[in-house]
Amino acid sequence: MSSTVLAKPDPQLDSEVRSMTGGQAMVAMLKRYGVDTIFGLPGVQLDGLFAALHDAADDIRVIHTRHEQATAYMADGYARVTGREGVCLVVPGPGLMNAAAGLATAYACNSPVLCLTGQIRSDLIGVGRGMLHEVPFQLEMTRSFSKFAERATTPDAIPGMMHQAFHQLRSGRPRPVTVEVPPDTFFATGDVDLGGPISERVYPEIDEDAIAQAAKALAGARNPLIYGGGGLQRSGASESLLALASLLQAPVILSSNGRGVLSDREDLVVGTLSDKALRPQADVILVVGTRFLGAASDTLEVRSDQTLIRIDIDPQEITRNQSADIAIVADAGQALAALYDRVAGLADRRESRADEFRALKAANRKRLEAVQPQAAYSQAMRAALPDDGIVVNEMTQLSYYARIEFPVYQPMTWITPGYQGTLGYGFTAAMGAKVGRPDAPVLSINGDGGFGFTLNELSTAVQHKIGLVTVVFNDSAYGNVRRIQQVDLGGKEIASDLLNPDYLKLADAFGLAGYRVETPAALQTALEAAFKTDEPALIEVPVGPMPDPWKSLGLR
Ligand SMILES: Cc1ncc(C[n+]2csc(CCOP(=O)(O)OP(=O)(O)O)c2C)c(N)n1
Ligand SMILES: [Mg+2]
Repeated sequence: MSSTVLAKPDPQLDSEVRSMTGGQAMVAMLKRYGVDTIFGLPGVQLDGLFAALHDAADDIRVIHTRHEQATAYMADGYARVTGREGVCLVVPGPGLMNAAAGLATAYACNSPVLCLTGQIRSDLIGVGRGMLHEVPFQLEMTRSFSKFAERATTPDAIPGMMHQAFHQLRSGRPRPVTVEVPPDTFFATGDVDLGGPISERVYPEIDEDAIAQAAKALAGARNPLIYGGGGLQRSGASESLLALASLLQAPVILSSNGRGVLSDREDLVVGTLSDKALRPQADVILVVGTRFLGAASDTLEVRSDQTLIRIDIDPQEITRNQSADIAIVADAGQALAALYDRVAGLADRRESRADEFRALKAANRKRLEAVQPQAAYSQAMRAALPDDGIVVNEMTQLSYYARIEFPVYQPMTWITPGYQGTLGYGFTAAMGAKVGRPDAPVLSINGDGGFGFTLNELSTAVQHKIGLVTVVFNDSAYGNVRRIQQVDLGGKEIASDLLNPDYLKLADAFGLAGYRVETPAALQTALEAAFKTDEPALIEVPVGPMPDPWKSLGLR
């Protein structure tokens, strides 16, 4: 698997000064950075930019939504499956705050989302007159969920700001970036230099001494164990990781965000349930591109007699939860490639442990299959979805279960809201994923609660011909909350029952195919039919209460 390919930028422009509006300057810079899709919702402060986008319609597709939360979720979904930047465009103040949960989710999941937003008139910023959509300290606010935030107030300042924005998006830990431009600046005309070098992907330099030390420890390990996470997804690390794990016959445990980096069909990919059995026996533990936490964000214990090696692109992350004996700040793919080369020079190929890992996985499967009806529905969805299919998860019972069990076969095909646990993320992030990968079937897994956050966007799916398949597991409840109230709070049920629409009528009203299925087998059949059409479809699955998967599996 090769590294993520960034969008092809315009050819290098040394210096090209032209008279143009701020809106045109922004569009020209987006084009230079290869942006061809924007998820946005217009408003008066953005008129100068939308006018320029109108004139650039052949180059940039604008997908407009019914609420700004969808613009950010879609940009995130798009970024996660393509590895390219996802771009959202929202009015300032309420529009930006509507998008904020999506940006916070992208922040949690290291997703390179560029948020373009407006401002009030430049001469009134900070005055507090109460202009339309005015929110004091808007830029400061965005810094809670943006690794970089900047404002341009003249057309000629826009290219520099955009070079910086893309530099941030393409260096270090990828996280959202926000830029804001006032409405008078979008309309103002100025002499703008669109030239200058494009910000390319920047990688930290690899510390070869640390690689050598790590290689020595791994080559001498009796019982090496590897943990991987989301940092592996975009770095094209699959090949080196598999080569290294195979050479050492080291089992690999992938976090939820790391799933798919190696296929679950590989014997060495043993699943999170194997952690308990394998970690105590390990003598050298290699942790790559993951926070290295347990199912309840608990710290995973490493004893002093075990050697911990960590690879992370974020120098803060590398010590946050566990200090490593050997720490390597680097891109996961580059570090693993370097590590493999060194280990290959030191270690002989080891005897296959495939039988041992197959037995371990079979025992895990047995435990998992006892969790019903989640296991049966999960298997039905996997059976209907081709190997390259993309799954976008929500905060719902089936997703909690699937996070542990659902087999994933390819990188960047397994998407979750990460530690932000954002209810309402799934359906629209899945729409963004389908826009980014129109060739792949996209499955959106929702509960009735989460789906209710964004179901107005069914209209967006139909209008923009986004052919994803959306499943809603309907238990007429914020089921997770209700179960906690019933089991842990002595039956104090409050605010957790839901009155839902008739989903078949809803699908009909929005103009898409609707299905209602009551069994795993019927779900599989409906999914297969829906994927064949490549058009948006909504499948309701009425369900009853489900058991807590973590308690059932002894994870919490
Ligand atoms: C934005 C947001 N608000 C509230 C919550 C708290 N929360 C977590 S799960 C849940 C219930 C989800 O209900 P549903 O989507 O129907 O899934 P179910 O548990 O019923 O399968 C709630 C309210 C959250 N995670 N995110
Ligand atoms: Mg529910």
